[in-house]
Amino acid sequence: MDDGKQINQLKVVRKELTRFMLTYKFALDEMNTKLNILQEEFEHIHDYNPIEHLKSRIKSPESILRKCQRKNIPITQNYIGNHIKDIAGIRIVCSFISDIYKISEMIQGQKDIKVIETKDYIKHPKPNGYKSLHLILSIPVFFSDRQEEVFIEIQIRTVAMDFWASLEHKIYYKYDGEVPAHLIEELTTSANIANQLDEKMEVLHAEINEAKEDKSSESQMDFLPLDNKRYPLPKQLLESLMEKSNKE
Ligand code: 0O2
Repeated sequence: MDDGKQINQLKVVRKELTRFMLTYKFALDEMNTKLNILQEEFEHIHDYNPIEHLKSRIKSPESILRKCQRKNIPITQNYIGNHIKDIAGIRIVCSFISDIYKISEMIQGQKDIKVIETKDYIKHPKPNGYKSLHLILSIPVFFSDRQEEVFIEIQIRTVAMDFWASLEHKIYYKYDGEVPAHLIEELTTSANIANQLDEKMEVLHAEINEAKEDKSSESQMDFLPLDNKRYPLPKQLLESLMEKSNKE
């Protein structure tokens, strides 16, 4: 093949690869917008945000190829797109276990989201102690000339689960999967400690919530959240709103 043809072929491959990866970027953009809306709504309306932080990433081409080899998946765009469902991924970190399920329900309740698979590694932890709730979703991405359903993996976990998983991931890669027995043992013990902490925090959280409910909701009613600022509501307006809602 002459140089001109080769260059043209490379251009086509590069364009195809860019289009393929962009699809996942757009899906992540959409999902992040949905999650930002939930976060802002929680902050302003409910005065409590169950999402501590979130991080999104697109799997690197090297990592996609490694996974294809590990799972014996032929390296063609079609196969990869249909079989590697975590090319686009979002990790949501919460304070409490109950928040994980609340967020999962809210996401699953959105009409344009299809739930393809749920893996509950909290109720059924992996043998090494790994815990997290995984959702494989598909969301529509609208292009100028077509619509595509794109897979996204959402991992939802607590701060303690995340702390453990990050360290375990580093150790696993440092030893290239051959982790020494004493470290595996230490990791299993740490997973149990992290789990105990989560359970303890959940109990405290429930107790604090009960105490909060006993207090009047006045302080939540007298602010108007706009532009990320909290504007005090004029007393007169507040009274007329309350009168109206009492009538209804
Ligand atoms: P990375 O680098 O985080 O992307 P399956 O399709 O069900 O046969 P798969 O796709 O491995 O197998 O699914 P699974 O088990 O739900 O794991 C998907 C992701 O969850 C992993 O992605 C990790 O991010 C995380 N994960 C799963 N198990 C563990 C674990 O034991 N320890 C840690 N730290 N993370 C885990 P990748 O592609 O493996 O890696």
